[in-house]
Amino acid sequence: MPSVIIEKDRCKGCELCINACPEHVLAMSEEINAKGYFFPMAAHPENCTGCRYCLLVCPDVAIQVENKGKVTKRPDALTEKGFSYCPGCTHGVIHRLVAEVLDELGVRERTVGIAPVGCSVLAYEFFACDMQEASHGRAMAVATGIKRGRPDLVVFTYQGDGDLASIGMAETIHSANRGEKITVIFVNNAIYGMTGGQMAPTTLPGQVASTCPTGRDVNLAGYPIRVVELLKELKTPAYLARVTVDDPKHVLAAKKAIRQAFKYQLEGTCFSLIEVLSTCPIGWGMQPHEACGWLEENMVPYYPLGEVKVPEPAVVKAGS
Ligand SMILES: Cc1ncc(C[n+]2csc(CCOP(=O)(O)OP(=O)(O)O)c2C)c(N)n1
Repeated sequence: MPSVIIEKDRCKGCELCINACPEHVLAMSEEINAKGYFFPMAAHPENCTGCRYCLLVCPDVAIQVENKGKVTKRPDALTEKGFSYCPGCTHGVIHRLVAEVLDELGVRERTVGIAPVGCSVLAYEFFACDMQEASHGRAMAVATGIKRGRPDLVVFTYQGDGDLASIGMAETIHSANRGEKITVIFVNNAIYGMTGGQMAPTTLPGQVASTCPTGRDVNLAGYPIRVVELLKELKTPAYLARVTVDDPKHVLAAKKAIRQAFKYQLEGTCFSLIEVLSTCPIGWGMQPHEACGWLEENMVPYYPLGEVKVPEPAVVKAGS
């Protein structure tokens, strides 16, 4: 019978696993863990089908699943260190997906990640590959230097929307326009998370943020920037897609896009950027599951999901 294994001291009690489980296997325990959080337990283990939905949405990689004698495992490309993100923040899900892709492609030992400034500033502590810190907005410039100096390496940046679409917008447009063979993981949570929830270039019209307490006024601040659609207009070939991680099916689609982005880099095809719509429950002032619902209802209509640009077959052939 399949079973859920919960590493309770990694848990921050966000309850996303409980919401994701279609069979109501999990419930919160009445104990608290070493971090001071209530954590889930298998209240109805007999209902578990081994679907892994709980594992897919867990932002702290606190869940593994055993099924038919096989147990899922923490990706090798993640260190053992617990993430520093707030409970329910989906940065952790995105970290896990990137790490799984590096493992599956067998490139961890020749990968360099560029950590940004923002909530994921400590990404160098979480990824078990070589990492370089960049100053705010400069991740793609740093990645360009590393990739041009060592084209044999796999180079990715991991950046928030303030980092990539505000202070770093020049680096973003020019790296894409030069067709740097790097992979960009762009985490769009519609806010400046780390500094206290200020309006970002991606904050939605009417969305409340700490610097627009009555909601974003497009007459003053303009409309939110759709980064992948903007980059699509460049003539230079690229792979551009937008995904999200607010539910298990979207998490699987996000991983597929991230893997494709790294494959294009490995084949020398083109610049690749995956925009991941992400939640910021604390910055948005919501419970984690409410934040997922808010993302689905408000962000997805403005930021449609899917592949926005794929390289032409001739470009793919030339690369490989
Ligand atoms: C040159 C510079 N300007 C401003 C800051 C302050 N700062 C630190 S993080 C941040 C916003 C980060 O937001 P985002 O990139 O959206 O990432 P998140 O924290 O939401 O993941 C800002 C403005 C800084 N560290 N350096």
